[in-house]
Amino acid sequence: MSTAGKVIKCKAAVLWELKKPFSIEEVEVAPPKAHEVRIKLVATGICRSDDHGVNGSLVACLPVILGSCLDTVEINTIKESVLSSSPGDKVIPLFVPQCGECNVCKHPEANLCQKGDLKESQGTLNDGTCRFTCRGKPIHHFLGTSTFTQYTVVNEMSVAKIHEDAPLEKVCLIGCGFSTGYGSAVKVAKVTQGSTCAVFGLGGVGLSVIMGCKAAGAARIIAVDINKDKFARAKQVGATECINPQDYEKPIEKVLKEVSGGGVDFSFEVIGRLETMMSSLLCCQEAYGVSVIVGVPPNAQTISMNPMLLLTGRTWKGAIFGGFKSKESVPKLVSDFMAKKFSLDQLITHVLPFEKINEGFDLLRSGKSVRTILTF
Ligand code: COD
Repeated sequence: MSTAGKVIKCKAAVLWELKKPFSIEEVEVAPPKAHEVRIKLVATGICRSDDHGVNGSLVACLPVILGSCLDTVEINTIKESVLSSSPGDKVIPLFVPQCGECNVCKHPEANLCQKGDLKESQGTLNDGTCRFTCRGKPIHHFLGTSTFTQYTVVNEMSVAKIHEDAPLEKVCLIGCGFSTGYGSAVKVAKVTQGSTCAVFGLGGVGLSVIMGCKAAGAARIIAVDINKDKFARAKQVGATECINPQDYEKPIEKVLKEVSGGGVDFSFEVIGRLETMMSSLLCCQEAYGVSVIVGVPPNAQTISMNPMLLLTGRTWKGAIFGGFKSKESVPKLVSDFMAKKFSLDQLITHVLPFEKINEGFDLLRSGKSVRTILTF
């Protein structure tokens, strides 16, 4: 029976209060309005951005259905025939949209579409309203995606159609963490053949940075983490050496300068801490090093720095979603995955049924998981 134009009742993980567990609830999902699609989730991943959501540093609108990343869905209902997708298509929701019309979308190198909900989160779709209700209350959206639910509604600029044979429980990682890390190396830093790279933080995104550095032909990839249990996996994806800062008396930037003969060519902060952002900047070569910030510090913290660190010639940059223009790049990355240009297996440590979402977050916070995939 067609669900077009009708409210769908389904299960969703609702966050009623910050820093509290999710509650599995029955929610009503309204039909999509013009230029929106309602999609049925098949698999979604848990990542640190969602944890920032739980802690209130990425979203302040409650109650909310989180889920920004790593989402794979099949379109269930389409309202507008102008869309290039149709029922049954496989798609990935995009937490950074690509409207194609704003100044950023028209710029050849930029990707932070001005129609996104990332900078000043409203917790709604673009018309300022929500499609979810629960117990008679409107429930907010998260970054225009909200995937911790059996059904969601997104704007057409926030969804990309992907290869029809793509394995959803794997390529969901291309919707966020993988692309964020991989793109930070190949697109933002533009890592060069034979170069030396340092990667701070060996979670799912840091491992994806390593994969990008390797794909770009780096000769040395130095992986840095305070948890030595992360080293084996880092080596499997391409790290050539691993360093634990706690094994040294001197600051990690000095250690890295020494082992790289004066500073690395490219460095990446993939933790979200101000101290490691500064170490990452300081460890890159002062005249030509490029340092990329990938992590977001909690609670809008700020950093102060000596301008001389940049006047000598370093470049300090950052990007969301690996600098990729989302709607056009995600299908290409999925095709690259299908062509075996990279593997996602090392990033997936756990698969849980959607109802066990709180267990999935515990695994993330304890550092025991790289990525947990929730299946519906
Ligand atoms: N020195 C070295 N390593 C450290 C330190 C330290 N002082 N502190 C923590 N670490 C290590 C941890 O042991 C851990 O291995 C790693 O850093 C962090 O891993 P995760 O699993 O917490 O993180 P990821 O890889 O899932 O995500 C990292 C981000 C930096 C992307 C994330 O935290 C973040 O800031 N997300 C919001 C920004 C964003 O773009 N999100 C989209 C992509 S998910």
